[in-house]
Amino acid sequence: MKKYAYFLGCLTPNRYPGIEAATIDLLRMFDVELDYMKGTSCCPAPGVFGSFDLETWLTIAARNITIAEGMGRDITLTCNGCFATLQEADHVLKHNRELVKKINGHLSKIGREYKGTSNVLHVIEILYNEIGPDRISDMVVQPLDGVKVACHYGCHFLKPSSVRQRGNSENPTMLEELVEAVGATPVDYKDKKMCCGAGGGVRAGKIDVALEMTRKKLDAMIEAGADCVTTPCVFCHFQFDAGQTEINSKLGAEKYKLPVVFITQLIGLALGLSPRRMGLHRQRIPVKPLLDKIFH
Ligand code: 9S8
Ligand code: 9S8
Ligand code: COM
Repeated sequence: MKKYAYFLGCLTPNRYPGIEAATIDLLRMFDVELDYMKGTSCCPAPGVFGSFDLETWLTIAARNITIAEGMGRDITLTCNGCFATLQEADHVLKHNRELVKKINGHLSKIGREYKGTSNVLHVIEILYNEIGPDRISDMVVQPLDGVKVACHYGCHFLKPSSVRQRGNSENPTMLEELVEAVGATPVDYKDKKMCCGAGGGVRAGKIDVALEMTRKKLDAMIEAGADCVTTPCVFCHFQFDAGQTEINSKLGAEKYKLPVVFITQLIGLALGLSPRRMGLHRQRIPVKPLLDKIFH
């Protein structure tokens, strides 16, 4: 059984514990075990901390990585922001010995040292590269036939390949292939790679701008006939789910009601995991229309 250290970040356990449950249960079906990391902090968020002070951002990220190093495990996560921070910090440190000395100088004050022995993988990299669409396909008990899915990668997944150093990180197709593996149909839509609106402190600082971007993306997805949106980022998930209720209350009408399903929840539905256990009844925008379409 392969084991990873699960870096939860701030949003998954606090806003969407159902995503945490879905991810743990789904990977366990493929003999991949996720262990919790004790004593982690915020990753810290790349578009927020990273934009203000790179050295502080790097030191805190390195501290979080040392926790997985102590467990002797690679890291996985369910948020693009956490992925951007931990993967990029690890990449930067693995290519700059001087910087490692500086950061380890800070970490030595709390008795820690970054060694560079843990890799950072997004959970969809485990699903796509380690497990693979074929094995996932073989486990389907409830094919998502006829379900049209708008895939949203999110900005922090789309990094230059010089930083990510694997796959087609500027123009990935793994979400679409995973969606197809469970019998659903990915739909193409306008500005697919555009931001959901939330990241980089925009949601916190300028909610109207954030919601306007969210609305544009939703309009394009709905226009393409999507039954739901799926994402590998809990922050994007939150923005689409909470954002639709916020847009509706501004409009004074229930105009937007596109179900939002995290990629591990979507695959989980096809592999027989319970919608309740995956927290789908707790989402702000009801997922029931999608469930009715799947379990008719
Ligand atoms: S931790 Fe703190 S705010 Fe957050 S969820 Fe993802 S990015 Fe990292
Ligand atoms: S949240 Fe997740 S990755 Fe980001 S910055 Fe723009 S898009 Fe939504
Ligand atoms: C978004 C993370 S996933 S951040 O807000 O850009 O830091």
